[in-house]
Amino acid sequence: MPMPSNRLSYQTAGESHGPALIATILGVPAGLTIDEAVINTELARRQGGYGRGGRQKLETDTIEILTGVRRGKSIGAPITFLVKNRDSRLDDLERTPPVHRPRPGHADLAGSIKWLTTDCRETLERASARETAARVAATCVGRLILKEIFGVEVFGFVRSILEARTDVDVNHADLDSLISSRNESDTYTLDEATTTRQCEIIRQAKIDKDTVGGDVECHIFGCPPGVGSSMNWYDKLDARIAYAVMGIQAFKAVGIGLGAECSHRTGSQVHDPIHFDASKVNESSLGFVRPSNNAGGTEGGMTNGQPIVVTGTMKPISTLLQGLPSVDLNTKQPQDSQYERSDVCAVSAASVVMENAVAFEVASAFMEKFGGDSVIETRANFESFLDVARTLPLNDLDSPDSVIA
Ligand code: EPS
Repeated sequence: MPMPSNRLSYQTAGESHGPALIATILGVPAGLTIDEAVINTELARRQGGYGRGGRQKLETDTIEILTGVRRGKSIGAPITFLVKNRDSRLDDLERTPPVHRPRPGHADLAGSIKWLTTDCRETLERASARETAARVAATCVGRLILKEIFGVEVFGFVRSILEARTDVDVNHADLDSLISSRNESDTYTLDEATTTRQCEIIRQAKIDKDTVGGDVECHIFGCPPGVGSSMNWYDKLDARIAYAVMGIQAFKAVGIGLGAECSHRTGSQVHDPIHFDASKVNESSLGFVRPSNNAGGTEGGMTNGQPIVVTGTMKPISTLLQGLPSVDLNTKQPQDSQYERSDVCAVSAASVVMENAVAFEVASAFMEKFGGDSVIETRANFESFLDVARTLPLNDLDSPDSVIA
């Protein structure tokens, strides 16, 4: 069955060394401010971070809006963005030669066999993380929806690179100072000492002709309880977030809240007690406060009023200057993998990709619950839900006194 066009979704197209990347976003309500500056700032952050390769010096990624926007606002039609590739040379055989020696860890081997060729370039051009420029542009619209309509804020950063890990706690109240700490850090982490250690690790990896990965984290503040659903596996918000995270190039694991640590603790050490604080009834928790947030903001596949906390694990980039044992696909003889210009570490960039990709998925679940054709209608739906939720119990049937003996 075709998907209805009011379902918030997106698609990207484009090769790493083709003329451009394209993103199409469906289901954006009319009247949303499509803030090019916000999107271009995210694109610039995606290009940055210590350890990036030569490509980022050639590109200045910005969007050109092709459809769906009039005088800075969405009109309810499909939105299309174009991000030009300056390093466009896909058909130039001299500058973009075939690749016959697959890189372990990359899509090269599996893709070449899948598409019945011995030239890995046919696969790698689309599998390349260059695609994430279009993905960040598209998913940043989810971020704009969350902020403008629902007052929900998103924050992503690098938790660790190899063993260099920041211990800084993330709280909504500190958001402004967290953003400035992250923006001052060359690796997008949260303190100076960790930044220094992470840069040293990346510098050493470069000397060793090696690469490094790490963990990135994303926090989403201001979601009320009840977004997502426990009705079917594919409705569950945590499942949808996991799908979005695992769809990012080079991600090998995702966690919500405590994540994999849950299996090392007992129930009383994992589950977050519930209290009610009437003075907080106008906050997104609707007054249901929790002394901890091990659940990472989701229970039963729905938001529970606490911040959503997502961790993603990125493997080291699979293009190594030293090469790795591989096989020439034409001769079947042992040969080291082919070197293509690449990054030593792209964890910082990946943090930008993840926070926007997660924001889009959460925005999509918000639009399913509250969505109308316009920003005005959607905001009215949202506010009336909150008004009713705050006045629970609604009638005698919801009241404990109504229990039939
Ligand atoms: C990237 C662009 C690519 C790579 C990198 C990410 O450009 P090029 O191949 O021309 O150097 O630098 O892609 C990969 C790490 C990869 O494995 O594909 C970008 O814009 O993010």
